[in-house]
Amino acid sequence: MLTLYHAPLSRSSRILTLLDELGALDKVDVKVVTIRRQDGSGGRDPNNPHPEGKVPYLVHDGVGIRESNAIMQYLCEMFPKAGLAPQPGDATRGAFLAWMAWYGNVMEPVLVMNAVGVENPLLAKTFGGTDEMTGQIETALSKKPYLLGDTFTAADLIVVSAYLWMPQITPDIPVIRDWIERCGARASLRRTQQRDTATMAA
Ligand SMILES: N[C@@H](CCC(=O)N[C@@H](CS)C(=O)NCC(=O)O)C(=O)O
Repeated sequence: MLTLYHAPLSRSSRILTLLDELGALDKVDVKVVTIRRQDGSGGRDPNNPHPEGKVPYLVHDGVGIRESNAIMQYLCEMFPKAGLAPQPGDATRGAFLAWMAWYGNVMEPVLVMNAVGVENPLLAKTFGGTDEMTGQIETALSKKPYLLGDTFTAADLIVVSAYLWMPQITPDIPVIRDWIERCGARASLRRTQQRDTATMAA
């Protein structure tokens, strides 16, 4: 049995979008929980088993999985037919795994440091800055419409989520702007937005 602990309009929303893309929304029990929000509202939910009280959190037959990129990879392996990720044996799988890890290991730290205005030579050396970050994305998209090639994958979904969440950070780079528009137009994203808005209003 699969259970997803979700808070509307948060990092777990992209897991709902992925489940929609995978055609697997009906295979997962989605439990809505509260979280501490950036604006000081909300609070840790005693019903959320995530060890840090965060979302997303996926539980499969009693085993908990945290971190969005790990959860997405896991679900893509459980529901491979939708083609949202290259599977083991496919030569492009390495590139897929690299983008998923890069999102968590590089992109999120760079975005958070940028958002709070932290400048530090060691951090800059370790993670690079926003120019290097966007440079990586631009290079990939200058050759193809999506990060891995001709088709949308979970790597696009997680990397683009930062720009969809914070449109103000969108760089003035045509290939990146076009890709954000392409990814953002997906019906799955619109449905997640509608679901989350309805949940918030309930
Ligand atoms: N690296 C984690 C971050 C998870 C995270 O920080 N989620 C936020 C929601 S956007 C949260 O649950 N915040 C509540 C808290 O920190 O207590 C992931 O990508 O899954």
